[in-house]
Amino acid sequence: AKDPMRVLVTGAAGQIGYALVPMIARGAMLGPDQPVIIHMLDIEPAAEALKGVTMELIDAAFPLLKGIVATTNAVEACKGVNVAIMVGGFPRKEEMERKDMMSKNVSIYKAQASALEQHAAPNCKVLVVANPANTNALILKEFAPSIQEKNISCLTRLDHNRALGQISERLKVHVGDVKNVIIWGNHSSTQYPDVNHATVNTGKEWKPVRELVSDGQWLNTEFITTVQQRGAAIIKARKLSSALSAASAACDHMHDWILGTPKGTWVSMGVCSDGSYGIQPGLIYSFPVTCEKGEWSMVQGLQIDEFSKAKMDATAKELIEEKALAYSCLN
Ligand code: NAX
Repeated sequence: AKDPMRVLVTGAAGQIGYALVPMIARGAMLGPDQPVIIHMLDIEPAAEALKGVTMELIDAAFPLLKGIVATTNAVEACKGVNVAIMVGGFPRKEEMERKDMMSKNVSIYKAQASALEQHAAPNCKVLVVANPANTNALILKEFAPSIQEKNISCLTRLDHNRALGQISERLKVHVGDVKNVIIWGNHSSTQYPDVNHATVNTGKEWKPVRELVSDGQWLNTEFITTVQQRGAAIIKARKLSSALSAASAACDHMHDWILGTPKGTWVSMGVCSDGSYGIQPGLIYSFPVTCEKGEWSMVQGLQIDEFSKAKMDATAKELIEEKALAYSCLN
């Protein structure tokens, strides 16, 4: 049998945490033959709720779950973890200034960066879910210089899956028969969901989405805004933000990163830019990637038209501004 892997979930007493930990304990993230020890971190006001989650995990009697660490101490939470899913943070409230929100997250991610750097297992893979996800990941990268850059990522897989879902609904095909959409940039409303390289399985062959969706105008307008605004639409309907789809996307992200993407398929991940596609190096930006043996690599050489380039640059510009705002909070 395999040795258990230690998986940290921060913000584990929250909405996404509640959906995510049972998925991890069932093998949806690391595979049906991979035992896990789940580490859960939250803050003092949520300590009771965290106890409740621990009780439910025990009651669910998951065969793969070999242990639980539930704590409000970041150092204890990070000890020996192989995977870290950072869901805890300070989302923006309506009445709140951007700068106040950023400043709270900068201090959280600065502190958790050093706890991870000092206590996580070597080669620990990090996924930041908490918003502003790209910039929280950037702060984590800056304050955990000994964690390799390639091991720090943020979640845009939910946006990627939303884009697959929209194409699947439009063409009335199963979502598994759509692939290779791309989310470029920030996990925010400036993200660019790009279908120019996406294909659909027609049974005989994979055909470009652009050939199958007769209304090209829909792809350039409503499709894009629907994906960009999907989070808001869910809040409107549920009176709560997306949780099960976010948890599921976090599992997909780690699963594919560690176990690999299928041949001919790419996924979107927020990763450190190396300057590809003209994106400022060092930004955490969502790119198309393939994964093999626990390593991602950017898909290179895609043709980018002017429409796409403008949208890719606009979302990069927003990330550059967020980065400046984050840095201004350090002083
Ligand atoms: P909740 O408010 O339900 O849960 C957040 C939890 O984090 C709370 O239990 C809170 O006590 C805890 N927390 C706060 N500060 C902490 C700290 N310093 N250390 C550890 N835990 C801490 O929010 P939820 O709906 O679960 O969403 C979590 C985060 O995911 C939010 O920032 C949200 O904006 C973000 N999202 C990101 C998505 C993505 O695709 N990247 C999509 C879904 C989601 O909106």
